[in-house]
Amino acid sequence: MTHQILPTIEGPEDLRKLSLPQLEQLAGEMRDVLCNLIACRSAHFASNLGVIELCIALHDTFDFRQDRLIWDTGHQVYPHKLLTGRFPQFGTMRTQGGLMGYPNPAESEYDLFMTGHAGASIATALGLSSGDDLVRREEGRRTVAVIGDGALTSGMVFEALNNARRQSDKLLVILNDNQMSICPRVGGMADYLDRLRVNPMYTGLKDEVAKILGKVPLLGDPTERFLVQLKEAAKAGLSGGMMFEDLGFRYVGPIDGHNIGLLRKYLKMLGRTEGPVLLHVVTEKGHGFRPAAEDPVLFHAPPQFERRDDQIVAMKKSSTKAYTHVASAAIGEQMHSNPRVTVLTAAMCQGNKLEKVRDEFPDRFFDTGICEAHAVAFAAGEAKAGLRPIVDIYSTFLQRAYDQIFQEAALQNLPVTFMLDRAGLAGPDGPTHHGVFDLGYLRVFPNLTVMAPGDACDLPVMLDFALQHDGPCAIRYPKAAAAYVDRELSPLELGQSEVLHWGTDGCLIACGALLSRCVEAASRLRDEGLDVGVVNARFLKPLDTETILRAVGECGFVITVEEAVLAGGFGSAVLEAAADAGLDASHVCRLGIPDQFIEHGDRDQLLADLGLDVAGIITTCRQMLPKDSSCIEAGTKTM
Ligand SMILES: Cc1ncc(C[n+]2csc(CCOP(=O)(O)OP(=O)(O)O)c2C)c(N)n1
Repeated sequence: MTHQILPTIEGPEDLRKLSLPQLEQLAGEMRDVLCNLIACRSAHFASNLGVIELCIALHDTFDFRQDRLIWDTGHQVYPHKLLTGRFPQFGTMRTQGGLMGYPNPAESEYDLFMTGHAGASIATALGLSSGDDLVRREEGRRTVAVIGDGALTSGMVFEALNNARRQSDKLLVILNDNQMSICPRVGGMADYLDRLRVNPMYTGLKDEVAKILGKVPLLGDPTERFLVQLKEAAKAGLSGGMMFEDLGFRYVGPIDGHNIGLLRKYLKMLGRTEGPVLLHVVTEKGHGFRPAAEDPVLFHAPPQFERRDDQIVAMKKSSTKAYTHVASAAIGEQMHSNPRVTVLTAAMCQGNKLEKVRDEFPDRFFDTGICEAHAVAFAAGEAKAGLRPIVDIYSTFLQRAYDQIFQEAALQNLPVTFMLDRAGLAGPDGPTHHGVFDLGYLRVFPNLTVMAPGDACDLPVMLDFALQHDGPCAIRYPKAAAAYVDRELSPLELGQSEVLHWGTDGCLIACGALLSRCVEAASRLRDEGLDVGVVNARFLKPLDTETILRAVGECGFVITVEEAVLAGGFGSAVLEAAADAGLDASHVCRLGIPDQFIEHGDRDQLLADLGLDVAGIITTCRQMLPKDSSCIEAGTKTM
């Protein structure tokens, strides 16, 4: 397809020069550009296809240099990026140094927050509205939050809706209802939205609507008339949305979210209406590209594919087994052997590869929706009732449930098992998704056992251990291909590390899956005549102080290696143990993630940049050798 209009759009103001048919042509070109992107690399797709018309209508109607626009979660901002001057860089999407796959204020004045976690849009929109009122006292500045029906179920959305009445006269919430989260949406809210869809305003019983609307006098301000019409329609039972109305919102819709003309009409009206208003827009996830509309789960973030027109002709299949696969297989085995084991996901069934478990054990599989805090408290309740719940969750999203880990799980010493997927650098998703804080945030809780498998063999053994253990346990593993370290696997015992090799010149202590890199680094150094040992820490808590203190006492240097922030992590625990024992720790060096947010990019490249690849570990080992050692080479010490 040749792109005639999109290259001429330098900013949203250019939309206003276009006719409706030209805007519709632009939508087609934007779809084509999105399809071309996925031909090069995996990225969010179906959600972006679904909001193209809405995005055009929004930017055509409002001026978001003045008004405010927040896309909830932010995975659907690609059309917004195309319309806000970023078409020329679009090919760099999700590559290191290129465009981020989420909103990023460093890229554009049209992106207000860097986001990636669902559910915060209405709260931040309310805050913006309040701030604008108090600080700038700007007249007529509107704040628009676009939120999907999946994100709508988040607890914090209801906290914000509950507060909206007071601080919201210029707030417009657009509910983008495509009936999907990543998987089909779940829960009572899903049923409620389904009921709203049978509203005649949407299903096309136009005669009835017209009859009601016809009763409203045609005189007066069009906005007022529009609102009176809506009120009349509501009275006649033609409008739903009572729940939103009861919370103080004016509910409008549902309307067709792929009709640019209609969207513009409603947005224009609502832009002049005193808020808070909720506009219910119905869209199709994957709209305009048949394979994506037919399978929105696969096409949420599909692997690279080749297409011919509306057909997929080839799709990149990955043959690599990831830690996620190892974890889901281990969960499946545990569910087979123990009827008390349950598994919970907060809307990440697909990402956690739990589909098989869900289908085999529907009674013991729970999808809470995007409600991490609820999921953890729910698991605690199940544990109290005698079950052995597994909360299978991305490290970054568990942050949403911090207080529930503390109060409902750890404080009660309940046997809840946390499986922390994507713990470490999450690659192209970037700083909103890197799961690098968990070692620090989990280590502080009494009763909680924290484990990190050194390789894929450790993972099922750790899960088995956790499900036998009398108390809460967390197991963290990265978004990476499963690695297997060649060794005789030692049995797993509480608070015991695994010594792979003891070396007198130095010791690498790995907490987690960077173990294989340490093994490789030590082996290469051994070829140079250096005797560097490798320890698989396995436990962050309780720490194997005996082995660790022996290493600090006996080895020429000790380097701790973790794919997590250094602050409060494994290396910190080692230094604390050494200090508590009165040992000199000046020859202990910590490798991990420094005190800064790490950008998006390929995980291996990001790790290499941080000195966490084999070459980087070797360099640090050389730097840690005594100054007169013949093996020292120039390089920078990464701490
Ligand atoms: C707190 C949090 N939990 C989980 C996710 C993972 N996630 C990203 S998009 C998504 C589905 C969002 O559904 P919806 O809001 O309906 O948007 P759609 O993709 O359907 O347009 C989920 C669960 C997240 N981003 N944030």
